[in-house]
Amino acid sequence: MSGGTLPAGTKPQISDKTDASLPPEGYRLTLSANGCEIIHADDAGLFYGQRTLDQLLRKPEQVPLCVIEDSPDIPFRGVVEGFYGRPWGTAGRLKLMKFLGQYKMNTFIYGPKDDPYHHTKWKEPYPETMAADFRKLLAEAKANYVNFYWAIHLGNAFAKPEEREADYKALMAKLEAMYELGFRSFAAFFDDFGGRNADLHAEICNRIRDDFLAKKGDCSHLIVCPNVYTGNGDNEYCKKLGEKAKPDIEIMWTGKNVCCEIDADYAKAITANYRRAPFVWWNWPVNDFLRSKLLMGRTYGVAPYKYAGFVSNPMENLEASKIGLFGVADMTWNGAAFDSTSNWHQGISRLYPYATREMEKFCEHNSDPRKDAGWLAGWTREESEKFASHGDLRRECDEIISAAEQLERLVPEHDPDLWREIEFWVKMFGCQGREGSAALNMLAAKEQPDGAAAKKALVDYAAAREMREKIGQAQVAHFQSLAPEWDKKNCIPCRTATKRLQPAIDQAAKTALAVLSPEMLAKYFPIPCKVIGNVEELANRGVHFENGEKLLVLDPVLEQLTLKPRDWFGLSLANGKKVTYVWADFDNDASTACGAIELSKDGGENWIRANIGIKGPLFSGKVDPKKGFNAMRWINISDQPVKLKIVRFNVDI
Ligand code: LTM
Repeated sequence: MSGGTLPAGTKPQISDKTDASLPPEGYRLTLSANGCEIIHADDAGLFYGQRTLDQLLRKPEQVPLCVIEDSPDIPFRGVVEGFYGRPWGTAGRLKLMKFLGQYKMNTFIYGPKDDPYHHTKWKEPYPETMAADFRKLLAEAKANYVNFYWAIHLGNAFAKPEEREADYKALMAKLEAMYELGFRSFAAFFDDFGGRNADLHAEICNRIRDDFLAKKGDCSHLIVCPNVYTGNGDNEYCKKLGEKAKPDIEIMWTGKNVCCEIDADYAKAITANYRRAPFVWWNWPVNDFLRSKLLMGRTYGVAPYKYAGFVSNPMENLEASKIGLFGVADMTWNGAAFDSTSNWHQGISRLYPYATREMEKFCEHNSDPRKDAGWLAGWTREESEKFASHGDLRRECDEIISAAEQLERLVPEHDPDLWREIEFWVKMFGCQGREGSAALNMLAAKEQPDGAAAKKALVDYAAAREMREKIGQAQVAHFQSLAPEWDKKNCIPCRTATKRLQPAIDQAAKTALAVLSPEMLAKYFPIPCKVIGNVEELANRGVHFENGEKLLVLDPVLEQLTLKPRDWFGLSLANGKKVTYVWADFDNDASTACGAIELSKDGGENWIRANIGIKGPLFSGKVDPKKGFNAMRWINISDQPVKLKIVRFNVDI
């Protein structure tokens, strides 16, 4: 800093010199009384210098006279569109390219699990409309210095040795078609599907590298997501892949677990086993394992390390993911200076200048993937706890009601794309504030159960509960109307502030209702059911009611599970409830070929094979309630491990 500010009205004249001694993508921005100079390492450096200048010029009267020398910590920074669920559309991705450029992220990896041409139908060419969209996206990416990778998911390929050469031919043809479209950067994914054959995976990657990328001569290095992508890599698969994949192939890694903070000791260990620094695929703020929640809290929990690259896998709610991405941008550019809390405040004020305070209130309560998402090995994020006493809780609820009202008024006008994503969550949030207020009023009135205040509080509480139910139903109906057929059943009611606020409200309500209305206590806080079984990943799964309380659902798990022989999981009902219908929908026929549905009359002690209809990967059928079954399970009855994804698992009551 050399003191003073840029004289008012100065139009920065940008000189255009390069300096090869600057690090890649680096720049030196000099602001002096004579004007402005950006000396840069390369074109990207110039682009980033200009972005910094744009930021400074947002407050033209305060631009300091100074020299800024800047370059990124991590060479590849950005986003992997790698989640399960509705892929983002082209309009959203076009906006994202600008966002990435503006915040100095240079990598976008396209690999949505539910794009069939990326995954299950990878051999088929894209329809012309999608091909045209890719051309537009590539142009926008280039204008923003974003390297646009197209990923192919080869999980279901090369399984049969006799078809391998034909598969290779198909792979080369598909890569060629994507090259023709304009792609120069490619990734190959093996996550979640396709077995653990490290020799085969290394061979495929090396052949893509040698027979395709090297021959083209103008492509980026290959990025690979292996089949085993968590932990310290101390296993045969990771070690062999590390040994056999050519050294310039980047290998992805999600950290110690699938969704987790990124730990330096694990990063060191995986570096040794991969024989290269890991390219981090950070599963945050992705919410595909719990689509009822939005994750809009601060970015934290990543240890500094020399990562080869770092990309975030966001939510299917792209606009709502941008708070997290703002954090990832800052953290990967300059980790040492990264201050997570101030970054979060800045991100919100930059993205939502028209409702900063209200948005902060909303986001601080929408950040944890719900406390019972336990199958993700304790993956939890902080959520607001500013209510130690009932007085604080009342204040918080009042602020929530007012923030939700303001957001409902302002967001549709200022950011319709964001509103389309968060509308129901905002409405649910406001209603939750009203429910909290009513619960506290019930508590305050509990000493005089027959008084007018108690009666009013009970009515208000019931109204807020019913309104939340209605918002949930309206949201599910709306999302189902937009969802493709296969995804309709995954639409579940949204939830807000589940980690701290809702339990505090529920506690107040339960205490008050126990005195004021035991009927309402039983109605609103039934003891629903337990998830039972011997599959650890499912031990703490959430269950919820749908259709009033007629349908009890195990929250969909969008992940693949591996279930060993005799592994089982199920639902056990309480309160004399009886099963009247069962439904178990998985993603592959192995679940029906190797597994069975069983029923129990004693909550899961003794089991009887159910006589249930089977169609492909689906079990479904009526159960006579007179038989008195109160538990249902799926069990692996074969002598083989079975891989499956739970699409739906529920009982009607
Ligand atoms: O994380 C990886 C490498 N693969 C999948 C992702 O597609 C998915 O989005 C996340 C979060 O559910 N989990 C995965 O295992």
